[in-house]
Amino acid sequence: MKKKINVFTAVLLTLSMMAGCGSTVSSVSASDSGSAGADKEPLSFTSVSEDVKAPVIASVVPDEEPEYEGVTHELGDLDGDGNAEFSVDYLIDDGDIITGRIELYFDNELIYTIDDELPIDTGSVSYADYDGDGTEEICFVYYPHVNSMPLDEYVVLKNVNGLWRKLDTPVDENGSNGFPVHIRYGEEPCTLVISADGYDEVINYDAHEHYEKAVADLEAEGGNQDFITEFKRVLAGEGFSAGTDYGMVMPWGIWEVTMGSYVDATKEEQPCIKALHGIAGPLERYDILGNLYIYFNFDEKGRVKILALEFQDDTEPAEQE
Ligand SMILES: [Ca+2]
Ligand SMILES: [Ca+2]
Repeated sequence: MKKKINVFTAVLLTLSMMAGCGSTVSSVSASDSGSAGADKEPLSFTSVSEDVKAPVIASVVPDEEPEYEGVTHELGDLDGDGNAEFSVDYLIDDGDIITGRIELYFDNELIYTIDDELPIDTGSVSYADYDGDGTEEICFVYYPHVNSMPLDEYVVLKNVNGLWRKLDTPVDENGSNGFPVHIRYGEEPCTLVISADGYDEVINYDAHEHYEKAVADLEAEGGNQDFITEFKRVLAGEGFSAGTDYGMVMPWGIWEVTMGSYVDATKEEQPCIKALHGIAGPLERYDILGNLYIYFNFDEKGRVKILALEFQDDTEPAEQE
């Protein structure tokens, strides 16, 4: 069972969006209902359907254009001008290691190249006005090959005087693709405050239920005694100091990127990107607290604008090795 702690109340609705994608969209409710800290205006988030993810087309480009190699993905005609957009995934072998490259083509022109130290695959794409200036940006998601888990990386490209340039996206203190998120003790033992730089509202999370369940589950299954001791220590308030850092954002920063639309209390709809981070206690992967979702787009100067934070408590049993 998962409990959702939100800073807003969500509404489920279906919307057509991303004009030009020519794709169906599915709707996903951002949350069930507000509970702790539910002091923000109503919000809904509608994600782009999985169907939007680009199909692999092995040879969409004719043979007489041999400059295209690698794996080509048709992205659909994003701007509706009759030319389908596409990307090409390459493996770059320097004789020692194999790295990845993606070339993104818009109206048959190469507009952006992504190089990565890992092989990378084209993911999903959306074409929407992410900074509210009336013209569309491209949000392009790609997947590095990481053994342990699925992982999304992304770029947001804006057309400035005919050239597509990458908008700055958040980087955490380690230089990873992630928001600068902070988890600190609240005013009481076993309470936490989750925040992100650049956004005033915080999530107040009472972790008692999480740790009580973690202890109960571990005791029931004869789990790791050190973990039980640690969780009881947190519950008892040992080591508690109001306002000090607690736990961590899990490695890799943003795990998943979803493009969609955000509707606030004014009923105004705006394209939005939803980024998932994993949040954990000091025992890291043995104490995963839940999922932190950050909803964002960009202001008129191209700076990241956070629209909302949402925390989804994970009350699943603590992971065992
Ligand atoms: Ca086009
Ligand atoms: Ca725009």
